[in-house]
Amino acid sequence: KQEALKHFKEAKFGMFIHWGLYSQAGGIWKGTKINNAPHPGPKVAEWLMYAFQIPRTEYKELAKTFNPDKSFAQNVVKLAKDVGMKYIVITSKHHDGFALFDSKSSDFNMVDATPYKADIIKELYNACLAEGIDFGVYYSHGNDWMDGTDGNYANVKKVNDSLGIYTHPNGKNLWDPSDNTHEEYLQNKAYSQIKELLTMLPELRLIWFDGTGFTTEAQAFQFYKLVYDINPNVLVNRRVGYAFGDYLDAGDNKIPSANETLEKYWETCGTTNNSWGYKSYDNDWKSPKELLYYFVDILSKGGNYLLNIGPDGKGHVPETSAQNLRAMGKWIHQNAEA
Ligand code: JFZ
Repeated sequence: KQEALKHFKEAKFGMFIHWGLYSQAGGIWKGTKINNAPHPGPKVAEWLMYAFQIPRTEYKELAKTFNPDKSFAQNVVKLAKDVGMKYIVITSKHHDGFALFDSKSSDFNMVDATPYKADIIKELYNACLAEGIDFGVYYSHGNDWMDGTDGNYANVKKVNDSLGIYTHPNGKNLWDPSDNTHEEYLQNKAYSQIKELLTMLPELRLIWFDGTGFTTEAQAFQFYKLVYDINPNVLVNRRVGYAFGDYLDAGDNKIPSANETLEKYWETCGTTNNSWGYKSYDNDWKSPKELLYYFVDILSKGGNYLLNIGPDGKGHVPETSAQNLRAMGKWIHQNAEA
């Protein structure tokens, strides 16, 4: 792990990719912008299903039209190279439960459920290796709106209710819950999909877990151990839960103060507008100068910067964000090459 951590720290700058079925909607559902959605919660485009409380069967329909351009992997890797990014982390499964890879554990995946019919995670992995870019995947282990909805929510809520304490639903699907339990979801989908990814991608560098929700300490450890036992070189981020991650993160779009950060392994992930997933009407792009300010601030304190893009349903990166990143990259290539 120590070697892998050193390698990670030296990489310094990576590309985060939030991409999935929701990317087609671009933050708008049946004419309503997600910012005006009826349900409280994050107004980011990848939370579409949650914000509009879309029933599971209806949401699944989005797979039937998900047919991105074949050039997605090539284009994205080229952009990362142009910008000076050394690693890529892509959403292999976000909270909506859709897997962008060839999964045997759930047919709600890119190969079985979409007209694209091919494993786009594998395509991106191959494109990255060909260009010397490190490859990592984001995986929402705690939250899955398609499966094992209950989490420990019911139990936690029962205890809290008896004490008169409010229990925040924490991003759980309570509008159209699946009938399996969280434990069944873990056994039949989450643990097995992590195994699939590790087996399918021998050169995988990193799994970026997210959506802890009510993940217990034992479950978080189980995820950590699963990864370690199959490939001890794969790094795991803090959000796997409790203290099991290999490195810290500073919270989304947050940069820690200079005190004592230099020696540690940590990463700040950030957006280029106000959403991770593609939001068609959000043109509030951070300028190249602003992005460079964060870049320098983070790197000077010894951290990594994982900067996000949100391609649309066809896999195209919004033009302004690509331009801003390339402008940033131009400065980096001139001034900050290692
Ligand atoms: C999560 C996701 O819900 C979101 O969709 C996106 O993928 C983002 C990168 O991660 O949201 C979070 C999780 C943790 C924090 C903030 C947003 N945090 O610790 O500050």
